[in-house]
Amino acid sequence: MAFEDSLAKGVENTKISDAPVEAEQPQDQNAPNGASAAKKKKKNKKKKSTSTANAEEATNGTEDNTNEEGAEDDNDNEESTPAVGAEGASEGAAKKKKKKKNKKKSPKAQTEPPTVPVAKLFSNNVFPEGETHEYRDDNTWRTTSEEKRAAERLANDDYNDMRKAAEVHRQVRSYARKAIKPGMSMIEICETIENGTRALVEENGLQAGIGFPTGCSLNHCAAHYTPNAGDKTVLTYDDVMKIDFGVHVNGRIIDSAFTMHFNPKFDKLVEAAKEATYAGIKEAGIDVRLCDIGAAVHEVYDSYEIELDGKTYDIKPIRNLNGHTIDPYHIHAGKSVPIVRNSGDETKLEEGEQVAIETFCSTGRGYVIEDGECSHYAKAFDAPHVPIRVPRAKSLLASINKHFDTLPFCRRYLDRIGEEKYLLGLRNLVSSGIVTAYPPLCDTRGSYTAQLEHTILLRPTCKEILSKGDDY
Ligand SMILES: [Co+2]
Repeated sequence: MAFEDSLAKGVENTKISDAPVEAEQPQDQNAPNGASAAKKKKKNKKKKSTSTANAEEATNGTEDNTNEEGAEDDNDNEESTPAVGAEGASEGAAKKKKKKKNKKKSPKAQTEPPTVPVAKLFSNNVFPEGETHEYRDDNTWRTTSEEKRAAERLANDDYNDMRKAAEVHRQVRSYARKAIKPGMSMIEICETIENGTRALVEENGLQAGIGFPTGCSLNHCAAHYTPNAGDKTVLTYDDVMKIDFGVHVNGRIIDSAFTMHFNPKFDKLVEAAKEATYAGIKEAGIDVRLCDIGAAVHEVYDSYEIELDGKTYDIKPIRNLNGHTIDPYHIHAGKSVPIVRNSGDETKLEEGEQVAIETFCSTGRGYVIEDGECSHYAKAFDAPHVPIRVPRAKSLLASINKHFDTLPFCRRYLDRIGEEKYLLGLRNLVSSGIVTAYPPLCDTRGSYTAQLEHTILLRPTCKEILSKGDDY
């Protein structure tokens, strides 16, 4: 998820008012309806996948995700890879006992679309380490330091949570990259990713779930676009789409993004973002100044240009977008990581920090402004304790506290938990400074933007690229 330079940011977002009239807001027919559905969900989390596309799996695969890890680990020797729906026979609460005994399938592979919780694929609940890199220069001593190794052992549970979220991210995006095609609606695209995330992480209140709204910003829009209900936008062959999605386990968020395109004429733009982000990751480390990361990124972008339809464009970094540190339940923690040189920020990264290294480039001016209907919101981490007089705002805040706390959410997520007619209440919370609106961030019309993002961890002994996969 992008971090916008605070200079360009106003607290109050007037764009909220150009939302569709509440009464006309189409009901997301895939979502459970009404407050009763939300209550039901609380009792019986993670039983349902909400997509019609996944309806089949919901009655088969995901149905038996609950509380059976122990039983499974003990008696499952079969190596067979389950087809989707292989567990369909074991349906219904009445059969639960029997199911425990007879259940033979221990999935060793993910389904398509993804429905198998990663906890079932790594039955000891130890998730794979990301790609590690030794520190350089004055920090080479860390690699073998006994003291630093001991520090890591103490933090191992937190690392494992991050790695679990990263594994979910990898598996969900692996499918998304194959399945997403021109002709799909933006809502279908987001639900493909979100259904996968909810199933694989075994969404459970604030303990595990989606880290922030699925960004699918198109072309000149660089970040913070996800469709609201009723958005009819359809992906086309000539679109450049930034897929930026998050997964969290116990508040440990993995924030990772990539760019999809279908027309090879955009190859250079997408390659530039990837190379620049990797330069930033390479530069990052304990005691490294933020400005030096920005300079390393910028240098890569300097070497890129692209020819589009007979015209040559410089590929520029988007100077008011940044990487950022991440704290538990806090996607944009204290530090922002510039992607241009001469930022002047000599703040250093420190041991233990989790950092989203993300860079954006553009064929436009290399500067984004807020443009378009807002979808993304988050309760401010330092939300003021002000009395709320508007009842609807008060009840909406209670719902936000319960379902998202300080994790970013979007209007579609409010719809699916059964909230209705919330736009005025939401506007009230935004103007009180309790909730922050994050409208789409766009460069000039007609330009194209690309992004690549990884979450890294500055462990005491090494740098770990948590979200690294075999794709990027
Ligand atoms: Co981010």
